[in-house]
Amino acid sequence: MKTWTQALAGLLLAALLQPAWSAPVEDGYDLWLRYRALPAAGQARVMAQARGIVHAQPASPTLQAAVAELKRGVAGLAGREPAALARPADGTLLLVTPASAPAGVDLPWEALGREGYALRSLRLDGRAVTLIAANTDMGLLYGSFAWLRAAQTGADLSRLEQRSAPRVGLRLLNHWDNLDRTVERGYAGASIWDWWKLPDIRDARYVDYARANASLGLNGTVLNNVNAKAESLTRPWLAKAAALAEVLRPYGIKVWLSARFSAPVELGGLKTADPLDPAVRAWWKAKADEIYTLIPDFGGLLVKANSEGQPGPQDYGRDHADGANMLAEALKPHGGLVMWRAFVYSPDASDRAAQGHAEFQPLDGRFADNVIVQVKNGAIDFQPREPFHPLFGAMPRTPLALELQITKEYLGFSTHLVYLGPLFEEVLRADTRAKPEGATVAARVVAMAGVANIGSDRNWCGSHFDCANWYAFGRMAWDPGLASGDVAREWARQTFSSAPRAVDTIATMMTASREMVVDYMTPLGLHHLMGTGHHHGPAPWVDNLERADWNPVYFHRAGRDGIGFDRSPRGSNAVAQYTPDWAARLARPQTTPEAWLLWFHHLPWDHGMASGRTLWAELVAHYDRGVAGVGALRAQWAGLRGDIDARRHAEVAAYLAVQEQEALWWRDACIAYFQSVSGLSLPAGVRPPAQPLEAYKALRFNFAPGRGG
Ligand code: GCW
Repeated sequence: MKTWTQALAGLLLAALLQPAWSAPVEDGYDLWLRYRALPAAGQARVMAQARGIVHAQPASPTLQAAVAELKRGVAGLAGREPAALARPADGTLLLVTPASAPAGVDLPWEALGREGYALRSLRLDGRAVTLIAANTDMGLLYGSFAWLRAAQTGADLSRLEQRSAPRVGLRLLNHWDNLDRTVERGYAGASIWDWWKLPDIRDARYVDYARANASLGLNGTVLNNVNAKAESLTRPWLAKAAALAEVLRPYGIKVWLSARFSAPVELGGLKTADPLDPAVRAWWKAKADEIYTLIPDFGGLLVKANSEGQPGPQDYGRDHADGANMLAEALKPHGGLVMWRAFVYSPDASDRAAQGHAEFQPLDGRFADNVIVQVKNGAIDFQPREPFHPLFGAMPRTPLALELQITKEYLGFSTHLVYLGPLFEEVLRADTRAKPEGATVAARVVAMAGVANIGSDRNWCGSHFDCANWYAFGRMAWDPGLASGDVAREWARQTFSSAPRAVDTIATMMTASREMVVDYMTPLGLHHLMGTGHHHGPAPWVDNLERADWNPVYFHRAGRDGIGFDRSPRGSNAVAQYTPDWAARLARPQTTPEAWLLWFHHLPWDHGMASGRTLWAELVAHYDRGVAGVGALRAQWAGLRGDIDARRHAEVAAYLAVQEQEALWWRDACIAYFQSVSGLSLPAGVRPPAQPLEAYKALRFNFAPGRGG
């Protein structure tokens, strides 16, 4: 019988050890790889399949990473690491390639390719075994993360039959990170890359970055801003990139760099950067050779040229193909690629949305086979909604990459809860109606690039829900066929809670949030109404910028007669850049999807909408629907108090309150301005803007985050 002093000592000890046992602080750092202890039944479910682990020896760094992740995950979820075994016992994870697969098990090796994996639960000599099968160790790493995703999301691990291989070969992040560690359009602190301390100091965070990206199947990262500094190609900076490449390599993530086209002049002292000049070609060849001595598996170069002041081949009377092909020639011997961006600003500002197609479509078929043309999802600039870019149906002889913005430059920075899965899904599934039949955007791309929203903030992306967009980008780049709602549920279960009510509520909030931001910012096809420079908040009145196509009034054209940009044959005729089916459909307001209406047409305020309302009443209704939607998000989240750890619940609640205020601000400022130019009164029963228009015009945000370079 314990004396009371012994019992007291035991209590005291437990109290002292308490912090070690209490759930780790939920500050978002663990992302979706939280591996928190499952309920008892869940722990038993995991342990029944993962008491042991068998893998090839000696294990490559990639295979070591896979085994370490499985041990970490099983220990977290079920309380004990799987034991390393020489041969399968009951409840063993078996990591196998064709050379080590058990006899008599028929696996779809061919279909898996170099990155794919298969998961299969089976009984082997009467023992419960799970095969994680792949042709390469990289596939085994992806398969290991897939098994852990299944374990975390409550799948029946005793009857696993999964197989998956990426449909898009290149799946990259683009970091618009500057060499001074600021991030252009970044809202999550400083650049994750501590350039100053690299290459000697390799922050442990880089490994967690690699794990998070490998868990999604991302296989490349561009380290620096496309508004590039030539200095990033100098030896000291290449050494920094090489150090990062070493850390990322076991996780299958290749390092790329943005290249400044004028580097031969700025670094090489040449008189020109003309891509047809032999000395310039030699300079880039030598630079490529130098890069590959430091980074043998370097991915390639990303280039923004002749856009927003960046240098390019047009400065020398050459075209984009001349410029891209020169770099491609330099990289070709090393297997390197060039991603050449189609985001261009031609001097002719007749219709900004027509410039990309006008400059690039005529070059179709002229790019070298190791050049990929990188095209934004829409023809303007990452707006809450844009019609898919016409180039996706216009360059059948050119490999294309889809560029999506994960960071929310125009969608409320990292403060607003806007799940981008529905936006990604909308553009990936868009049917270009180009030949062959049913050429969706997803079918037209060989690469996906996401402008990252990652920074030095402890929660990685500036807010908990912004990490869902990194997650969705990665999962949908691996499989563009994934439904954004399913991805939301998968993320919510791993990130917040496996309680069905919590998962349902969070997934519902996420899925509704994208339409809300369209409604309270730019409904019915409106676009580019934001504040100048920082892009924070509404400023539809701005008309004083040097380029006409930088002014919001250029895009909405609101006046007494109506609102919208006429891109029909009676206007800029940008619709003609789409395939004939779409061009005919978009030429008339009656057959244009209402969600795109004011993108393609200028219409009178009393134009009749499908709802029976006038265009003006419909516009106001969308603004009010957007604001009401955010109010609903707040209520739904409040209903989860107690189901979500208190700290993260409180943080999200605070952000949603800001979002509701800013949605109201967008609604009031835009309605006040449109009333001022149309002379229209508000539809009956509609609440007037809280302040006079002048009050909204007077707002200034000189130190907003993420300002462009
Ligand atoms: O989205 C806009 C941004 C710029 C960005 C540019 C681009 C990197 O406002 O900050 O510059 O487009 O995509 O190149």
